[in-house]
Amino acid sequence: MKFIRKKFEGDFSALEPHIDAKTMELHQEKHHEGYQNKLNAALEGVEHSHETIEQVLLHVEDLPADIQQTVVNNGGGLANHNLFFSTISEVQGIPFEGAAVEVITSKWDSYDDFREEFTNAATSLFGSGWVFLAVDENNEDPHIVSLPNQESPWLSGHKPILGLDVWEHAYYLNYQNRRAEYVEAFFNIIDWEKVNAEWEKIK
Ligand code: MN3
Repeated sequence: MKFIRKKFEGDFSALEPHIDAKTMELHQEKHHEGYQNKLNAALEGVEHSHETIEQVLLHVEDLPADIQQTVVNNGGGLANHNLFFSTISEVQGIPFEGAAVEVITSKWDSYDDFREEFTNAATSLFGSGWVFLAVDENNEDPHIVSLPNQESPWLSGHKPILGLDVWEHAYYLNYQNRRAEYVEAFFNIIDWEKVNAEWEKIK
């Protein structure tokens, strides 16, 4: 079987001015597609019984040793971007409420506290990588995790429900070196109904 990426549901221009159309196009049609295609090429002819990319990552050590790093890089890239493009939308003012939000507020005193910790993680991450909100394998202990390159929380059994891409390809055309502004913009396009849906899917 081939793994197919989950695309952003709107037009490339839908997220302007927060994310510009050219960045969305390149990000989804070049980078995201590239991870998908390289993952599928690496897995061609390899026997496994996993139906989701998340399960492949969770059990990556069961794969042949010579393709594991390629699967970490490109399977992680596929899963991370699937999550990123699934939890943002152009609909403004989606309330911070629902099942996933209850998980978040079980850990952080307020939305602002959560946002501050997430923002600090994203602005202080050195080089290319991601910041996630994840829970542990028992769906407990919500926490923020920073990972380098295209590593996925699933590699260590943690389940992400929100993820921010802080590779320069995600923001450089519009924000150049101003990563903090990009992180601030991200909070304007998080679709909490979709984050709630991610939580329903993993719990
Ligand atoms: Mn990216």
